[in-house]
Order: sequence, then C-alpha cells, then structure tokens
Amino acid sequence: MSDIHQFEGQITTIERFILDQEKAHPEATGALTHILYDVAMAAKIIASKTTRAGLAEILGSTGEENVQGEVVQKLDHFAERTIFRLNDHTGLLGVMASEENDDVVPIPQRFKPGKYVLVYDPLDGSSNIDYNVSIGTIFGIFRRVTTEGPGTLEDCLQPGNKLVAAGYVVYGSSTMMVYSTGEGVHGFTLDPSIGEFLLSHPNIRIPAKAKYYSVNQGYENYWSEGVRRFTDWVQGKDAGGPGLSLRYIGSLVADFHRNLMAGGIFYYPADSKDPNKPYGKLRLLYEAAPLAFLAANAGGAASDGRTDILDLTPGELHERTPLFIGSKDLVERVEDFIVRYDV
Ligand code: AHM
Ligand code: MG
Repeated sequence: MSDIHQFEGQITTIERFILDQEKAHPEATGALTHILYDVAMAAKIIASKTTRAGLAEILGSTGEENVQGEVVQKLDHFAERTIFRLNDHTGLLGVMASEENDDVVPIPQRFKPGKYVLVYDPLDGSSNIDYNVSIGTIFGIFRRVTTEGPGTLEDCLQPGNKLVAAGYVVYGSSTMMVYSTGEGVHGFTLDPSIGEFLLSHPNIRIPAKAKYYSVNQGYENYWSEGVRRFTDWVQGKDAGGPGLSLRYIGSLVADFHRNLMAGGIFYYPADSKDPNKPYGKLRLLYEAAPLAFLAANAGGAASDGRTDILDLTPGELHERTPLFIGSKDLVERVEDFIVRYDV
C-alpha cells in the first residue's frame, strides 16, 4: 500500500511561521510578531477590496491631492485607513509614517505609545488601479530611538540599516506577502477561500543568473551618461553585456517581486525631466529602504548609484532617491558606470 502522505508538503500559515521564528528568540517580547500579524491582516482586508476594484463604487479618485501632488485614489485612502486602524491602538507602535500623510502619523493620545515605528506606502502604483494592473503595499518596521512619550519625526528618519523587519504585499493574479526580519526572506500566498496566507516561497534568494532589467525607458533622454551607458551594456549593445530582456510594469512592488524571483535589476534613476524631482521619483523611507532590506536579505543589493540605500538617512519623510535594486552584480555594475561617466 502506498503512503498517501509521502508526496505532501507541510501547510504553514503566516501566523504559525511568524510565531515559530519568534520562538527562536527567547528574549523576544512578541511585539514585532504582533505588528507583522496586524500588517498581514491589513493586507487581507486590502486584498478583499483590490480584487473587486472594478466592481464597486470604490473605483475612481477622491479628487483630493496627497502631499506629493498626486490625485488620491479611493482605494489608496481605504488602504491607508485600514493599516492605521489596525495599528493605532495596539500599544506596540510609538508613531507611524505613510506616503499619504505630510507629517508623521501619531498614535492617538488615548492609546499607550509603544516602542516600534511603522513606515508604509499603503498602496503603491495606484495609478495602475484603473487598468487592472498589479499594485502593492510596502512596509518597514524600526525600533524607536526616543524612549518616552509619543514617537517623533526623529524616530521615523532612520536609515534602512536600522530596520528590524520589512516587507511588501503584491495584489496580483494572487495576493502575496513577502517579508523578512533579517532571517531570510519568506513569501506567503493568500488562499482567498480560507482567508489565510500560506507559506509558498520559503527562503527566497535572488537567482545568480539574471533574466530581466526593468526601467521606464521612455525617459532615457533625461538620464545621465552613466545610466545610459549601463543600459546599453545590460541590453548587450556593448560586448560582454548580458543582453537581458526588458520587463517594466510601472508598479514598483510587482516589478521588484518579479526580479526577486527571476533575477535582474529594477531602476528608477535620477532624471532631469522634472526640475522639482531631481532625485528620481521613489521615496527613500517607505519605498526604497524596505525593498533594499529585502534585497540584501535575499542576496541582492540596492544603491542610489553611489551609496548603499540602506546607509542613507532620510532628511525628511518624503525624500526621493534614485534607486537601482536587484541582483548584486548588476547593482555593482551600474555603480561602476555612474562613477566612471557621471561627474
Ligand atoms: P506612487 O507611489 O505614486 O504609486 O508612484 C510610484 C510608482 C511605482 O510603483 C513605480 O515604480 C513608478 O511609480 C512608476 O513611475 P513611472 O510611471 O514614471 O514609470
Ligand atoms: Mg508609492
């Protein structure tokens, strides 16, 4: 008689996995575990709306502009409120910061402030919502630096090398949450029929051999000499270049996720097309740094062209940075081109 269990893998929920990781640290208070639970719960609630975005009256914009001067989509607003409402009252966070808020997001005075800081982009790539293209949530968790009272701006303005955990959720053909606490990068796929994230991609490592480069090549004319030459090289126009395929969704989380799984580099360089955004488009604190933390923990790297993203301390909450992220050798190579050709 054959053993019917022989070919079956274990089923592990995200809750079980986070708890098991915590058990390896007897000194842990459980606070970080609970914040990760709450983010996973927020992701489930947001996913329940993103999968229905074309159906409900939720589609379309609120007409308001956020602090970046972009029109706020209704779903952005919903995602922002969901993450806030799950985390404001837990006693675990001292302060939060989000793409959707000009200033730090304080913990309401009636709740006890905690010792962690949550930074997030509630719904990145929201201009894609109307076209049924994947969107995502990005988050990072720091320990606060101030020791009492409500958390402050200083608690938020920390470099990525101080992150204790980071992750993203991609709302695509399935919903996946990928996170790291510095001990591997792990991916969970939401089974909508049972409402649980199940471990589907343990110990993600960026493959040694890259497949894709990802950039908005429509802006090529605005790039520096170094970035243009790197792009020629990566396309294989230069002898010795790898000749990679181009894939660009225009949704950071989805682009990063694909390259994390397949190997490659995503970049959004500084460009000269908008004098108000001389440092590219993406935000250091809640977009670039959390993804850089994941890249580093998966054997990859991230750079602003000269410096490791994880070593950059934001001067303000919404500071932008050029971003080159993915396979380590490609990130190092683009740095070489920039140092060589850009003054
Ligand atoms: P958002 O935070 O306003 O959604 O904008 C960020 C998005 C990223 O997801 C994506 O990488 C980038 O904008 C695409 O920009 P572009 O359309 O200029 O290529
Ligand atoms: Mg964003």
